Amino acid sequence: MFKKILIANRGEIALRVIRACRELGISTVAVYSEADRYSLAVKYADEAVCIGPPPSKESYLNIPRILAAAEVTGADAIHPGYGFLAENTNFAEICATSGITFIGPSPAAINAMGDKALAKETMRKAGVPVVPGSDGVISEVKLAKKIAEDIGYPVIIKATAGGGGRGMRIVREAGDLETAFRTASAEAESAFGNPAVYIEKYLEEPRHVEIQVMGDQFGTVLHFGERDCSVQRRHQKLVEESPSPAVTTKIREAMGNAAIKGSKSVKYVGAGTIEFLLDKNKNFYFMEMNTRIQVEHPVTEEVLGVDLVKTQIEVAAGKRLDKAKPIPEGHAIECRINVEDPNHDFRPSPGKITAFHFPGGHGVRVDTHAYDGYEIPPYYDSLIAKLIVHSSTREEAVEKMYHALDEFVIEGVKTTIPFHRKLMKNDRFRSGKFDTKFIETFDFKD
Ligand code: MV4
Repeated sequence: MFKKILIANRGEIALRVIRACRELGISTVAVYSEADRYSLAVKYADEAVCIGPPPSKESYLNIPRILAAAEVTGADAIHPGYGFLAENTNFAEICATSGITFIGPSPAAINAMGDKALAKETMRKAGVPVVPGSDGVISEVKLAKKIAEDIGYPVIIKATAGGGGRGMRIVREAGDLETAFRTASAEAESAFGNPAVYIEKYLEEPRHVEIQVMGDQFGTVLHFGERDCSVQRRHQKLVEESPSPAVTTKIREAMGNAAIKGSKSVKYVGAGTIEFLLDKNKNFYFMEMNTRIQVEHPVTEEVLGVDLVKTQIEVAAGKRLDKAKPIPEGHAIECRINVEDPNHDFRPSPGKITAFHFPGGHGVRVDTHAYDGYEIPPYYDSLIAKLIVHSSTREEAVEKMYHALDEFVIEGVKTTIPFHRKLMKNDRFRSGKFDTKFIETFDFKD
């Protein structure tokens, strides 16, 4: 097992990793920017090293400084959390050549899944269902036109370097294809330095359902069921739950097996997520693979009773996965509490927390780095807490969430708590029959 892990992250996930390390008897190193000097990660870790000024580029994305911190403290592994360097092939490679274990999959697996067209090709070859479209990237508008005629409109043009909704164009008729192709490609070039795009059939109103996978160094890959993340706004997830109200035992098994096949084809090690689009006819298609622990991992942990962060550290250290599949129990929901104003287009609302009280009780979990008097820096993302509830049925979980949200007090900044309270009372949400377009039509303003 590792002796010392450096956490190359901040916020709630840094605390989550520190806690897992403590339980495993591993000492911890927090790295922090000047804006995070008074963070709980700095307080809770055994050691802390300042790695630079507030902007991410100069601190949490600064590879030489993070590696220097690992070297001076003698850390033998780095946990990247999510975001920042978690899916950076170059970083994973440099860790390896520096003799430090990167807690995650191989650089080759990160790279293959980071290029979206390559990821799709890799999955298709492994026998995972993919959306009909081009084989890989296309450089000619003429070819794009031909493919669109073949598969039929509407189609969607996606940047291969994109992901998470950036660099996409929906095209509903042939006359709009050329402009969309050129603007998508130009946008991809300026955003990612890579103009390559691919094209596929556009599915109307799909659900976003993802499978949690875990692989060890001996070729075993397990799936830990699905999470439904259809409640999103501008590609930002707001609520996640498990199981999905739309997934039957049969679909779960098929999706889980597809996810395992796809993961094995890239010799996947560690925690990963395969995202699928689930259409109205309950056909599912590979969308993207995330090669990291995700924000929403706790809903899976609550339903299965497993600690995914401890498990990912253990497999990185060479432990074998226990092949006995954990049995899912009940229903879990996570609400992301962001410091944003839902009444003003979810604009960020950083500042000082003047009162902080969080809910508790049976089946209530709060993952947060906030505290009374905490000054939220404006430089990073606005997630301040994750409220997770677990109950025996979805109905009970929704009810528990409503009351837990009611108990949550955060003063001094605007948060998404009022949005979530309205959502828990919404008939469409309560029915479980919603898709990724639902939030666009949901009236949540005061
Ligand atoms: C799609 C799609 C419909 N058809 N692809 C959005 C994020 C990026 N990862 C891919 N996305 C989509 N790809 C096809 N062929 C619809 C979306 C999409 C979406 C997907 C999941 C969750 C929310 C979404 C919101 C808008 C569009």
